[in-house]
Amino acid sequence: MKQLYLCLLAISFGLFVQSRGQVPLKVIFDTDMGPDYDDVGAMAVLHSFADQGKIDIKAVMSSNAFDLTGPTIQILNEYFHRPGIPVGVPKGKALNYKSPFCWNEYLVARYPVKRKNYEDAVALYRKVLSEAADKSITIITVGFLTNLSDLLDSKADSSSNLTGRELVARKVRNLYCMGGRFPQGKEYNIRRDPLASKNVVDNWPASIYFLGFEVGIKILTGKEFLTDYSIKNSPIKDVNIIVLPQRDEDANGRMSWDQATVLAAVDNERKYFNVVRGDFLLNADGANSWKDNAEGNHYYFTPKASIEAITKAIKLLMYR
Ligand SMILES: [Ca+2]
Repeated sequence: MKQLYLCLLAISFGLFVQSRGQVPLKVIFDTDMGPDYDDVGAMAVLHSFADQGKIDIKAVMSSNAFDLTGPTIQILNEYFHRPGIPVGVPKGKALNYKSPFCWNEYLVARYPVKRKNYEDAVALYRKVLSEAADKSITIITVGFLTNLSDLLDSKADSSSNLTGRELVARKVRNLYCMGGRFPQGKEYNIRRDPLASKNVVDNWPASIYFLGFEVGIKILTGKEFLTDYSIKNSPIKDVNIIVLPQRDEDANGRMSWDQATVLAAVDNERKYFNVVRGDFLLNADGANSWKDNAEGNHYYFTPKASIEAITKAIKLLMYR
């Protein structure tokens, strides 16, 4: 009888996983959470996928030394009812950028959080990776590649005897990166910390999927927050209401690079995006170019669905 019960349990679990279409991706999310505000929308998309069982958020990292990025991430994790997600911030050399519209300051004043101490991002990466099953971790980065470069260069510590590069090779499945411009050009995340970008692009021992500038620039979101009164006390809405009307270029909505990258990472059935395989070539000035290569370790996304369909999908996940 016990065996029959266990069989039924196994079958129902199998059907449960099958019915949801996929096993949740174990994700570490890395964001600059300051200069631009598409990171805020991306956090909403990330948590919506977590609510749907498609993502299990293992940690969120800031790649920006601005001291309100940690609290801002915590505010968003608490808003989406996941206050215990570990949060890492850069404790070594890192860029320090904030928005001239001071939306981090607004959020920190309006939504006080109890957590005051944020872990060292590289140490937290090493801890989460060391505790994970082999090839089980997906990293999504929508900011500078500073933490990932430092992770690659990290040495054995109390979490693991492996070097950072060995840990990544063993534990990471894929890296999704909002970065670059295709087939060539300059893009903010890559060129701001070009040495870190170069180290990651050249030495990452797993596949990297890039979502380029040319995709996110066409996806405009956030405008509806200005007239939607059904969403209340939402930090996502607050940030859009603060910044969007102050920028002429956002009159029809904010460009949504970071949200699109999260969507692409979860889009394993290639409903919204196709990929081109090859080699990401990074120049000394921070510009990139591309070489098609059937054996390459790099990919970039091209829209498969219409921009309207991608925009609609992101809005459904983001407006909360
Ligand atoms: Ca960003």
